[in-house]
Amino acid sequence: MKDCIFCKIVSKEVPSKGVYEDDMVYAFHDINPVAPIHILIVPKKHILGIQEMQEEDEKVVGHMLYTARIIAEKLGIAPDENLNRGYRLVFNVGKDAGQSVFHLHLHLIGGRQMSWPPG
Ligand code: IU
Repeated sequence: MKDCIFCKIVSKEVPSKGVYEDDMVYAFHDINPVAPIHILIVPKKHILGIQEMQEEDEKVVGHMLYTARIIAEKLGIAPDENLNRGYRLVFNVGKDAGQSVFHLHLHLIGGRQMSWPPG
């Protein structure tokens, strides 16, 4: 989509530090990380956000979640057999939730102790 920053990152028109790519998704390091590991997993298809997700998008959204698991393992933040370590997966949906880029993305955040509730 014209003028969409994440479409430009997906097409490599705008550079990013990629960690994973396949035919459905592209994942890269967040430019302004909130933790030692902060990856964004983005569908190649332009979807505005979960608020505009269609039934036909179930496969790509499920694939984003599976991709997060694979990347977390690759980066060494996946829970071990005692369920220690771990990471957080976040979709910000709409402005009140903190969404600032209106191309669907899943935050994979880890490498430090998280707190709850989120701010
Ligand atoms: P949000 O859920 O829409 O707030 O997340 C957008 C994220 O995209 C945020 O963490 C930004 O730091 C990040 N980001 C980026 O990595 N590269 C960019 O060019 C832009 C935003 I614009």
